[in-house]
Amino acid sequence: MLDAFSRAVVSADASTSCIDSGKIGELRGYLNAANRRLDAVNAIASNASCMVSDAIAGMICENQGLIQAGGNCYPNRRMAACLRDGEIILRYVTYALLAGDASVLDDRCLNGLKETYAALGVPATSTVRAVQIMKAQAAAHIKDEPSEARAGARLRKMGSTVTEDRCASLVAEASSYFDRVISALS
Ligand SMILES: CCC1=C(C)/C(=C/C2=NC(=C\c3[nH]c(/C=C4\NC(=O)[C@H](C)[C@H]4CC)c(C)c3CCC(=O)O)/C(CCC(=O)O)=C2C)NC1=O
Repeated sequence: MLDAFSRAVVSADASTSCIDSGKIGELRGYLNAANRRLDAVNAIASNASCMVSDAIAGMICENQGLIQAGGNCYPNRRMAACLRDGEIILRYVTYALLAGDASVLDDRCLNGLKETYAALGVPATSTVRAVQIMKAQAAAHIKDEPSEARAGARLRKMGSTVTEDRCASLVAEASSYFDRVISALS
């Protein structure tokens, strides 16, 4: 498992070179935005169970065959496994966002997941749909702009004071980890 710093070391060592000034600049950016990064991780982690249940409910709402006999969220044992998998995926996305590197997500969550799902008959397209919903939720929570229309009574704001760009680069980075999950399953 690598983070932004160990990744810089491993890449430099692979080409027997020193850490160049461009890399140092990137790491300085990581440090400068460290508090925002922690807020972004917290925005996802502290809303995780609501995000997962909403994403799985949305996925099922759009495809109700999943909870009928023969569907992969039927019976409750499979429904529970699906909710658990949503939580696992979201948890590894938060680890990657904290580390500023995707390797923890790749190595410990995504490696072999497509094959496992194929063997168990877990439909990848439905999983991808749930991940897409979590991606949209995560962006809303990092920006601290959850929509009233979608959240209703569950609307919860973190009280972010970042107004100029709504943490756009962290939203983009988190989105890239969700995209990684989607491409690993597709
Ligand atoms: C730490 C990394 C890690 C991951 C990622 C992981 C995933 C994982 N999900 C599994 C099962 C499962 N995963 C699902 C998930 C779903 N079914 C659907 O219809 C939806 C599309 C989807 C939820 C979004 C289901 C239903 C099962 C049980 C399948 C079965 O036993 O028939 C299994 C088989 C063993 C088990 O049931 O626990 C694994 C290994 N386990 C891990 O240790």
